[in-house]
Amino acid sequence: NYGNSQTNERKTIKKLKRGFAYKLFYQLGVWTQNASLNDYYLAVSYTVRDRMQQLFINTIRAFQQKDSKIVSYLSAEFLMGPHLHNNLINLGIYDQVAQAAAESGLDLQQIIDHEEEPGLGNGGLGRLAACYLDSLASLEIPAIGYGIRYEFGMFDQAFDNGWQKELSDRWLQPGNPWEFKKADMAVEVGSGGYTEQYKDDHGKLRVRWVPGKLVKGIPYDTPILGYRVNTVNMLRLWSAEAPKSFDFAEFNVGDYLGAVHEKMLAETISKVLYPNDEQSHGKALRLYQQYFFVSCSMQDMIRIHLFQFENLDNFSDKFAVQLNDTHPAIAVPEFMRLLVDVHHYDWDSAWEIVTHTFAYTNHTLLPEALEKWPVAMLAGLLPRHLEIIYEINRRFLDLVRLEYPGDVDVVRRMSIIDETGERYVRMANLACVGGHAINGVAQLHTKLLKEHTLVDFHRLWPDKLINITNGVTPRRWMVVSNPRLSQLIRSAIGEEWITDLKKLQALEPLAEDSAFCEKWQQIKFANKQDICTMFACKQGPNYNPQALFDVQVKRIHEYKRQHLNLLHIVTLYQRLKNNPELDIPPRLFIFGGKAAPSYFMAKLIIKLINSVAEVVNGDPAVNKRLQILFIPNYNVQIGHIVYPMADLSEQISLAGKEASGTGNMKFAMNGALTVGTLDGANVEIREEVGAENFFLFGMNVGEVEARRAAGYNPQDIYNENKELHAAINLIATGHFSHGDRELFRPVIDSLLKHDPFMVLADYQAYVDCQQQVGEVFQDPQRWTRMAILNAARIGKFSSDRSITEYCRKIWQVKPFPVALTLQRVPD
Ligand code: 26Q
Repeated sequence: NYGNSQTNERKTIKKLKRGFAYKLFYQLGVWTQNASLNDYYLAVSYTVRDRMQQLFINTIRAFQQKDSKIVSYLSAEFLMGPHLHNNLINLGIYDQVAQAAAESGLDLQQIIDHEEEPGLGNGGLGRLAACYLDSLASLEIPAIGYGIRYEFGMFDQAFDNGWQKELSDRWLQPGNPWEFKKADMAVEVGSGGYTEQYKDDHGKLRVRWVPGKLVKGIPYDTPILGYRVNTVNMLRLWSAEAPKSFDFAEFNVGDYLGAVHEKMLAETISKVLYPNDEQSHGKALRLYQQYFFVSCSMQDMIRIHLFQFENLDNFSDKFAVQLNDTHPAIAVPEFMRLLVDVHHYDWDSAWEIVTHTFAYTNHTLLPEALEKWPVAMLAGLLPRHLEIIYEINRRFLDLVRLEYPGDVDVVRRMSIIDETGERYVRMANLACVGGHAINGVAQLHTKLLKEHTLVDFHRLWPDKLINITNGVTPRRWMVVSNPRLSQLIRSAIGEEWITDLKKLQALEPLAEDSAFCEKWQQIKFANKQDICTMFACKQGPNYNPQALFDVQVKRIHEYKRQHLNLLHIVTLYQRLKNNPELDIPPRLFIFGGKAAPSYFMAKLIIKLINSVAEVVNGDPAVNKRLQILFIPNYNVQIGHIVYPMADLSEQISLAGKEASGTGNMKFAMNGALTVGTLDGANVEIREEVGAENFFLFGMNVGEVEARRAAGYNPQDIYNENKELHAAINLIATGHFSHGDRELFRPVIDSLLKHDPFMVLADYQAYVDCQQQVGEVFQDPQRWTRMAILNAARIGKFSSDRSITEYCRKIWQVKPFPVALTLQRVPD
């Protein structure tokens, strides 16, 4: 009934327009004429948010039904990215809101671009948590994401003369229309103090913790929409505040400023996200951040549970709690404390509940990234938890001794306490012992966990360690970020792929369809043009959208080998200088990524890339065919622009170092080809898309091990490989640093003396492989065919598949569709 749906459409648009005007006037207190862009952004967002409320409230009601099991995803990071656009897509009202905005004299795209993204994560791990929340809601699984409401998220990156500068991320400043503060749901969290024994009313001896200080955790809830379903899950982030009682105590003795100071200290807890990934520096504040959000979350779940049941006996039937890495692993002793000390369970029953509740995801093989906390620090901050950890360990090591009589070495290795020097609590061991499942994030990663990092645990409990390969959400990473491609796919094969990504397979035959291929090429070209207009080249001619867009975006790390990419660039530069007739396609090398502020080498690599960019882009002899763009402040928003325009995805970590990678999946989904090593999920991507559609190079894990065992000497390679020798010398002699030979010496020295990530060993294979890449790119038909096949065969890497596996293998939860029983506000 076309006429009718058209009048409905008009009604919706009219209501939306009224909504904008109403929010502007009553909520923001401004008049249309003097409203700022931010006012309009807020007005539109509040209007959209209203349309989520009925679903949200009905979902919360469903949580309270006895037969619904809830997944709690505990994570110190949630890298959500902007909400507005995603919510419009998931609600299915993008077009109406765009129309309503236009009729109100607004540009929806401009409003969407205005949103300050919540960057409450470093990179892969935090973004994975966000993709998983999207899939949980879209699959209608009741779920709560629990984390920290950092006042300052990931720092903003700027470049100052090529060096990274960190600027504070004041994301809450413009106002956050997506969150609800729930002041009445606050909980208290202790620290310090001491433990004591006492006799309870029945004369039973018990232990209690008498904290020296208390802080309040205030929850802020953000609704998480599923894609076109009624389920709206919740991201519950905790903010720290000083409890009233405690400044009054100070006030009464007259120390007003002391009280204010204490208040400030309490609020420091949720002030800032630690900007280092893959490296723990053992800071007490970081440990306390972890404990703070974990304690708030466990107390919250217990409250929800006791609202429905009279005791906690069946807690693990109501909640499945996933630990996103070891950052929330202190949940294990905290839940034991709550059960034993507060709810008076005996140890064995409590342990039964705890181990049936938790499961742990490992995200790293790098030894320096395995979290450990000094025993002395725990003793001061969390004395009761340390006692509980000792008791967990005592019982666990008894079991180990029983299993391996006389083997003192295995006891030393598996102990939760590291006693080799200063004593530490090993959080990975705690998480392995305290849950019923451990998972790696890609097949290769899980295999290496079984064979190395967690070999002892795997031997003791052969069924506990499983693999669940990471995935990403096609809603955000295709529908939201690449509207052109999504529209083409829709018109070719319909929409089912959006919630069932394997359906992209239907694109395979179209790889032979010249009309479809041409449209595909036009879209890639248009996406590339967009970025050329957004970023003008500072030193040379504007970026050329015909060029091969060769992209590496990810955190800057030596193991990810941005400097291998750079050595290839310098090699091409030399080749072009020596042979101006050289037949290679023009390339634009694009980089993006932040370095941890304390990671000297990573920051120097940024400076090196920017320095090479300055010389190459400014050299008319090469800059028609070679250009470099380092996009500052890589974040989710920039990701939306970058994945759709890439021709080539750089996934070049040393084999065995990248747990999974998730950018690799986002690129392939958007029709980029991968140049990569057999590392992380690259292995599985190559398996899926076909070896003939993937540019593989470099050593595999076995070859890396053998090479190291044989005594790896990077100096030999440097001496023998002429082109590599020349490339390194060009950097060392100051060609890119105005003659300064000292500036980049630490990078050069590291490569020549130790080369811990075997950049030189993989150099020639990489350069040769890139030669092939260039040749294939010169055959656009062939390239496009390969790109289409990559997208068509990428279905496995939807986070919907990952989440379905978590539900079946770990959480034992099923979809719980939400019925809209609660109506809107009565008239
Ligand atoms: C730990 C202690 C103290 C301070 C910071 C940290 C910390 C913070 C963040 C340690 C690690 C991280 C982040 C790790 C991370 O992002 N790992 C990546 O996880 C992705 C999702 O599974 C994988 O795809 C990547 O391979 C992995 O590197």
